[in-house]
Amino acid sequence: ETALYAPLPPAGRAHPHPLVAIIMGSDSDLPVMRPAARVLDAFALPYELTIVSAHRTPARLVAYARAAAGRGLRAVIAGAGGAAHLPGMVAAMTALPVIGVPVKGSSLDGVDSLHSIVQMPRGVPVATVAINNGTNAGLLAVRILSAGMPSLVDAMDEYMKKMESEVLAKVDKLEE
Ligand code: RP5
Repeated sequence: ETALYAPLPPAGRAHPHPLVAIIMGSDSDLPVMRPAARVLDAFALPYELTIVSAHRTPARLVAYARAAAGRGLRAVIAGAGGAAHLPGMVAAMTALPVIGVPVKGSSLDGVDSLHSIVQMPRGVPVATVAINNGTNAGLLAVRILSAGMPSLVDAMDEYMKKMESEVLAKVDKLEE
């Protein structure tokens, strides 16, 4: 998977001027969320990565979400499992685009997380990616930010071409 990305230096998980926030309900979500950070590293997009729990640190959640836009952040990737209220609560308190990552817990196969995140009421959207798909959350953040950064459109084009040629190489190998 990482072979698809250009080898750029990491933008860093605690960049001084992050454009993207990667937040998660618990450090146990890290294996699912780390791929989002890897994507942002590959596209050289500065981000910060931290834990914000809707249930265990509600005051931190409110402060973080309310301050996000003013701090210069342009998108939030929020991952959580179980009763996964984090992405929706963030979306309720910021005008920034919020991408939700349903994290598969030890029971219910992650369907509980998926339903908690995807079923937002009208007026408060969360762009929900597939269960455990931190990679797509990162890629979606790149696409959202590319609206104001044409160089990111070119970089995404390059990523897609590379992905295509890797699949076509597999097709050739199979047909050999
Ligand atoms: C959620 O509860 C977290 O997002 C995590 O996916 C889940 C379990 O958390 P831990 O008990 O592993 O800290 O808040």
